[in-house]
Amino acid sequence: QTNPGASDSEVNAPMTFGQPFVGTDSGPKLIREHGLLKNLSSLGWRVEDHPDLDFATICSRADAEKSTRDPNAKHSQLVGAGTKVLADLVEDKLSTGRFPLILGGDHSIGIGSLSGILRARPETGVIWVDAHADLNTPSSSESGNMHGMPLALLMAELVPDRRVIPGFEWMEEGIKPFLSPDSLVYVGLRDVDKMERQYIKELGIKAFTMYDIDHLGIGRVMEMALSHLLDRAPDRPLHISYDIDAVDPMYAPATGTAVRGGLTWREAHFVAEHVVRSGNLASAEIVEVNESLSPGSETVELGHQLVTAMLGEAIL
Ligand code: B3U
Ligand code: MN
Ligand code: MN
Repeated sequence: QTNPGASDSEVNAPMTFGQPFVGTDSGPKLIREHGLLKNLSSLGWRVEDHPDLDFATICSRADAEKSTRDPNAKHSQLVGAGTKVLADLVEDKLSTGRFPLILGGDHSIGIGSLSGILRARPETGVIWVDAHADLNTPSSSESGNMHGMPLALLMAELVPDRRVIPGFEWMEEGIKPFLSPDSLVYVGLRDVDKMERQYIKELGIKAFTMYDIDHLGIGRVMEMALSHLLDRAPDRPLHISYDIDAVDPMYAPATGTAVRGGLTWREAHFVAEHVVRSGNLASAEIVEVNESLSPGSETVELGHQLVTAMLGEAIL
């Protein structure tokens, strides 16, 4: 069930330009220092560790080409340049049979990961674990922060032509990555903006909020989430994008936009454990761990544990 002996490629994407705080770039390093590689090897993965993507260099080049257009997407040239490189890397890993494990960085990297995934395997189903919907368009966003926009940029219904956002012209070249609204499921939502609510309703996106988790229990919610994605296509690959702010700030305070009333320690693990048990998980991502916002908290430890759970630790 896990993929014993399978090859996992760790892609480190220390992006910070999608949100206002410094420190989000330390996530990959800290999670690795927690012993991730050793852990994954002992689970039977052949790990290919990549050096951190050098967003400072990639993005400073983009900075020099800064456009004057203002689409209300802060640092869009920088986020665009970084996510383009990430998309190519993730696409390459999947096409050569690897399981990409992406360590962020802020959630704007989801634009890159999902673009690569959808170019390689357009039928992929996505589980987005987050307190937020990350479904703002540049015009609906009140903050202009791109970590609140990754899913909108992947939906043709919301942003049909990404060339309007400086830095994202690459998304309209070659195979255009688009995510169908029925290929997405949310888990853990509790801070959703007005326009995001409207998009979720209009597009019929399956969303399990904290209310649903309280009401039905995490077990039932995860069963329903996976059956939404897999009933019609039992063999499709799944991708999980795990924003650490889905977890209650009691356990994960070190993140940029913590929201009270989130997943407990066990619920957070269960989400990861249940998804990997499907046998369909083909890629995974963890984002928004920012140790500097709550130094010495257990957030990094939790992030590390969630990653090992997504790679099959709880399957005996
Ligand atoms: N929806 C708000 C807040 C937010 C989104 N993602 C995070 N925070 N982490 C926004 O800025 O779009
Ligand atoms: Mn997010
Ligand atoms: Mn979030």
